Amino acid sequence: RSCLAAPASSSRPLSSAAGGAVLLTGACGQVGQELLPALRAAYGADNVIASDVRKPPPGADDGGRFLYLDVTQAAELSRIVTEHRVGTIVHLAALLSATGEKNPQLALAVNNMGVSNVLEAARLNGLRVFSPSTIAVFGPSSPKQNTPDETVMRPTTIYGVTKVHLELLGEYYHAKFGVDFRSLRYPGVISSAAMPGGGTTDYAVEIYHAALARDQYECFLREDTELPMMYMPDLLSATIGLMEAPDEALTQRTYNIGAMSFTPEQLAASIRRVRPHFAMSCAPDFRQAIAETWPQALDDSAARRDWGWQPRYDLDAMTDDMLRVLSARRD
Ligand code: AKB
Repeated sequence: RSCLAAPASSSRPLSSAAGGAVLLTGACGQVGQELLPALRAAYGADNVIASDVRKPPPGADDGGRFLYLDVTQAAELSRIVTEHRVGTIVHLAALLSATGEKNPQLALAVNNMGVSNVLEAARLNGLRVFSPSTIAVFGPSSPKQNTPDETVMRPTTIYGVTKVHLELLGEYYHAKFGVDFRSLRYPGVISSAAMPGGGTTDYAVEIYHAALARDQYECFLREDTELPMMYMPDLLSATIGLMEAPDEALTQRTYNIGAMSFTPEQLAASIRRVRPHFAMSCAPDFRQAIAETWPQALDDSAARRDWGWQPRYDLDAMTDDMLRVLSARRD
């Protein structure tokens, strides 16, 4: 398991700076399962409260503080904030792109009500909020290469629509009420600890498991579909990096972050360096149309300039690490 130490510059932990505990929503998801130990390492295990609408899977249960929380229920959220002296909410709970297209009404409820409840709780209680956005905020009319932080944003998925809402609402609460809202546009996330749940970029995790299990994989995207991606250790360091950045360094509330871009064919070739017999076929499904509306690479120069964002993993370094960690787990 990757576990992030507190950044060296963190002389003033976020939790104590905000005067309270850190509440993590969506703790059982792909990012939540790895962000939780990273937050506990950075801010103290007792200072971080995990929450979700399901209990942690056995491998991810560290026995620490864990609460039931449905983020669509504003009163439940307020009760937890009050009773547990919460100072910061790290709000991950959301439906992703593929699941969202299967149930747009649920995506609207969870994603939109979730973030507006979180921001209202933040306004009333003086909380800080980190909540991720996504490359899915861009759409077919956005530039595909070197996509800037600010450009045309007319997404065609319900997930993208709800994340544009998240960004704009967070920025509104910041400007109008002084809520310390921060957000990153996450690309596709590759991780070894947990499987992703319902995204268009999920193939990039499934492929490693399939390579080790049977040396073959049928991809649900076409082999030449290029998308921005990031390995989990980089995603964790970006998240804590932005959370810890001094407010005066920030020139915006929502930042693009980038690490690498690749196609399924390039990912298969990277795996083949280590497993020469690995074979991939492609049977594109409805997720192909979603992927085609997203950018291929983002301009993240503002994140690099303002708070020192710097990814460590490229495609081959990530492949080597994924295969090493997953094979060790299979032994
Ligand atoms: C998805 O594929 O829906 C997510 C994302 C890019 O935000 N991984």
